[in-house]
Amino acid sequence: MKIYVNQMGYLPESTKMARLTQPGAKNETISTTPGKVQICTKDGVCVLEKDAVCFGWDESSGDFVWQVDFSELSTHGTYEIKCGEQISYPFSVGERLYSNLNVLLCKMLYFQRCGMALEEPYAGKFARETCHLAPSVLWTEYEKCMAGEMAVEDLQHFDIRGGWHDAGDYGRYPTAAACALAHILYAYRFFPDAFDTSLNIPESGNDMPDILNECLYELKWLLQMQDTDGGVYHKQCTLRHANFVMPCEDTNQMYLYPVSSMAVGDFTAVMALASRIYAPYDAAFAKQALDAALKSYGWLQQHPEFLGFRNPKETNTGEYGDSSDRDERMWAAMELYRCTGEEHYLLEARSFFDSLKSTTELGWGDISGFAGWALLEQELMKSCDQNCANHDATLSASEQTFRQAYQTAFLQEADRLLDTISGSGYGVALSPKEFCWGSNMVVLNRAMLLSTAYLLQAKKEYKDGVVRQMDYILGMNAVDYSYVTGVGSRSFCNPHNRVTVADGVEETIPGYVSGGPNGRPADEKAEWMILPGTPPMKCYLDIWECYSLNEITIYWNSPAIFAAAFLSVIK
Ligand code: 9MR
Ligand code: ZN
Repeated sequence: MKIYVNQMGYLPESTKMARLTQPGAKNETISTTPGKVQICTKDGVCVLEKDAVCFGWDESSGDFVWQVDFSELSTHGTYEIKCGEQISYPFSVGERLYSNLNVLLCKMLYFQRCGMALEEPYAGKFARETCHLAPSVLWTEYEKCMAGEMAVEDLQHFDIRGGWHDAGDYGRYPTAAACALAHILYAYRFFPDAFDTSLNIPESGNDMPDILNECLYELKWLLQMQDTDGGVYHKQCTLRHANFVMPCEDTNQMYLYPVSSMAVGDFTAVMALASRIYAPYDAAFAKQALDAALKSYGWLQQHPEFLGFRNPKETNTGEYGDSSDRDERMWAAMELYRCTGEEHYLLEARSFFDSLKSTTELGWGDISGFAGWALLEQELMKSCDQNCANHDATLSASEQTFRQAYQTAFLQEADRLLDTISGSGYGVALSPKEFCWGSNMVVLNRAMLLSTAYLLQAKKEYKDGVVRQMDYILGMNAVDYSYVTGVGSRSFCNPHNRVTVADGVEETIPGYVSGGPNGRPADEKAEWMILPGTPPMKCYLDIWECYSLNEITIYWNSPAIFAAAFLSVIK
């Protein structure tokens, strides 16, 4: 029997769950009952005694599970849970836990910066040299050179620098970038008070909140990925992934891969969003972003057909393929409606909404839910000062009905997720089949969805659902890991991240979220080490080679930023 807790801890007022589990089989009857569970201070003083309630067998983990609700405990302090011989990791009860976590999660973005040296005052022992300053060439021109149709001297060179490395690799991808930016900019929009702490980055102390400083670094790179006709290159990458070297040593040629309509749609939307967010701080940038968005919107209108992206056969860097751009087009139209108030954008977004299968997804592949955030911005900004929400008080009939339809969609999805959570012994919003590559992203995206639902309708179960997802990420899971580096007694520490492997620093950069368990391991080491039949929640290894289990990315941190911001503000 083992006791699982959120290794970071719990907010004083929130519901608090622990779990006792032991491996079992579906139809086995377990005769042992855990007996009394004691919540004790670090000095061994028992402050609360509870009974564990039997959940039964949990399919995702293959474990037999008992749940302990100790929500009454609200006194700040450090505790442990005991049951017989078993003892949990220590955990805190405290007011600022999620605010502190949020700072670490946001600082990760600084550690992903490309094209500038990370200096000691900001990066400490993780200081490193600059990288990826050499010009990029167009993939299409390179292909012509290879075919003898163009002379190498005639290749155009593009000085496109900056932004965040996407992940454990050094590629930079507009669709992934826009997704992470949307999570963070909307987190800032809905919970501005959650971002009041300095991130200790070079820009700190100027007139902008640090999270906006950090996102501006990415946005300025993204602006450069726009072609003169409004098209947006799908990615800026080397042909093959770099070896496990520091970024400054990755000097292979970078290419600008062809335009995709997903990249154009995402670019349009996120630039329009940025123009609203940055307007009070940097009017010139806000205008530049809106102009860029309008230009790319023009491209979308001239190219109504889907323009997908597939990696050329020589290339093994990230693909971010997609089979539809309709969600991206809907988001773009909706953001431009928010910026301009022009009705035709609203009607266009509505027509996509009516024909899309899903409208509430918040991940890079399906970003449809971002359109809902834009549409319902006013409702979702309730938690900030009154003057935050300054949309027109008089809504057109079409906007009113659209807002209602979107609210219903979000709430229905949230209710569905609550059912999934109740069906999970560990309280995670994933069904057994949903443990995919980056399953922690799905968990965290669902935490964002439940946060959204709570803002629309303050039902306690929605907020508890967000807490359950963070509990899972921070240790309440069948492999006994906190999936955030540097947080909790047993956090994962060997991410598939070139910098961490190559930097020669023993400590792992804190604040990274792992991709998490993958029921269909897809890298050589994991395929070899994970035995067939392993329950999906246990298909995880803290081994750096396992990129399909243990990589890090900007858009796995960003939904955690959103959820942590929600929990640090909505108490
Ligand atoms: O996050 C992506 C995941 O959903 C896909 O299943 C996987 C395989 O296509 O790719 C992941 O994205 C990777 C990207 O292609 C390159 N940078 C690292 C990303 C995380 O592993
Ligand atoms: Zn770089």
